Amino acid sequence: MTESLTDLTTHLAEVDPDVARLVEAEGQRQSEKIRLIASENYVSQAVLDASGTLLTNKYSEGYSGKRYYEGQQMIDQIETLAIERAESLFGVEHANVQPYSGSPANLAVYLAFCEPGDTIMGMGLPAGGHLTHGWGVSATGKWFKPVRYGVRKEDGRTDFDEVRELALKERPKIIWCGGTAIPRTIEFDKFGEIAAEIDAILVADIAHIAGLVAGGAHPTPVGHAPVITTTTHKTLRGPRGAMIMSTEEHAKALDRAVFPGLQGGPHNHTTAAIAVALAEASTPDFREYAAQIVANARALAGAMMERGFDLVSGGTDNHLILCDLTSKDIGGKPAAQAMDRAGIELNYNSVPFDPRKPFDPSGIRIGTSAATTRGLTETHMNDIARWMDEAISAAKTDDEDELARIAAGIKEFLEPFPIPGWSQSV
Ligand code: DSN
Repeated sequence: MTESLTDLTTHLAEVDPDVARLVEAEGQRQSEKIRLIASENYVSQAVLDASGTLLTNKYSEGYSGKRYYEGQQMIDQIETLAIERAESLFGVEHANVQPYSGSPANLAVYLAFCEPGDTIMGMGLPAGGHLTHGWGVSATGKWFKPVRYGVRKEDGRTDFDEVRELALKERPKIIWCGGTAIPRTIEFDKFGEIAAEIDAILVADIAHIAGLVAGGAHPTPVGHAPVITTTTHKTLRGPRGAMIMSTEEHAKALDRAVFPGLQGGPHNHTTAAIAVALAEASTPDFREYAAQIVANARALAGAMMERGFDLVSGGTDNHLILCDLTSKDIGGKPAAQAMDRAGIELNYNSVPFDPRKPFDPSGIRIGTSAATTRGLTETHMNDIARWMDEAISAAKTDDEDELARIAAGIKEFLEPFPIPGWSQSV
C-alpha cells in the first residue's frame, strides 16, 4: 500500500494498486469465461454506478419519514422510489427493500411469524430447497422444527400428494416454496391451496426466478403466497440485496422484523441500485431478456441431452438446469473444477436422492441468465454443450492441454459479447 492512502480524493488505482489489480483481474476473468452459475448475472453500468455512490456514507435506521438519524432528505426519496417500483413491477401491496441479502430476508420472515420451536415446512436442500428453508446446519433448522418435502424419484417433480399429507399431519406455521436448484415451474397455486387448508402462511422464495416473474416468463406467486422473498441479483439483475414483498396484512410484522428485529441501517447505495434495477426490469427489453433466458436454457438442455447428459426432470422450464453426472462417470466437483479451467464457470451441486456428500456431489447446476445478458442466444447453446462434454472427457484423462485449448476457444468466442462494467484497459 502506498503513502497516498492518506489522500482521500485519490482514485483506487493509485491509492491501493494491490486491490485495483485484483479488481481488474476479476473483470478480465469474468469477461473471458462463460458464466453459467445459475445465481449470478452481470449488472448494468447504471446499477454499478448507483452501487458505488457516496450513499454508502449514510446511516438511515428506520423507514422513510421515521428514522433515527437526521439528514434523510434524499435517502427517504430513494427508498420510497425503490419500494414503489417493486410494488408496481411485481403487483404487490407492500415491499421492504432493506434486507441485506436472501438469508437475512428469510430470517426476517421467521421472526415475523414464528416462535422458536415452531414447526415450519420447506423443500429439502438435496431436492432443490434453500438452507434457510429449515435445513439442519442453518439456524432455521436448529431453532425451528423443520418438516421437509422432496421431489418424486421418477421425474424430479414436486409430489403435491406428499406435500399435502405432510402439511396436514405436521401443521407447520409457514410453508416455503421455491429454492435454489429447481429446474421446473413452481406451482404456486397448488402450494397456496395446501397452505390455506391448514391456515399456514405460504412464503414464496423467488430469489432465482424473480427476473423471470418480473419479465412474464414464469407465473407470479402474487395471489397465492401472501409473503414473497427474493434476492435482487440473480435473474432480476440488480445489486447484491434482497426484498420482502407481501400483502398489506403482513406489512407491519415484516417491517418490524427487518428493523429493528434483525438489522441496523439499510445499505442505501444498494437501495439506490435496487431502484435502478427495478426500473430496468420494467422495460419491454427486460421482458425480451427474460424470455430469452428461458429459450436459451431450453436450447442448452436439449443440446446437453443429445450428448447424453442426464438432466433432473428431463429438462427445464426456467433459467436453470440440474445435471446428474453419474452416467458420465465423473463427480460434480471434479467436473466443475475442470470446466472452470476450460473457461466454463458453474457449480457442483447435489441432485435429488444423491448418494454422495454435498461437498462432493453427483451433479452440476447450470443457469443461462448471465450468458443471456451478454447476448448469447439459442444458436450458441450447442457450442456450450459441446465444450462441456469435451471438458469432462479431458478431465477424465487429466488432459490439461485440451482444457487450455477449450479455454482459448471460449475466450475468442466471447470477444464479440462484452460484459457491462469492464473493458480491456490497454
Ligand atoms: N447461493 C445461492 C445460490 O447459488 O443459489 C443461494 O443462496
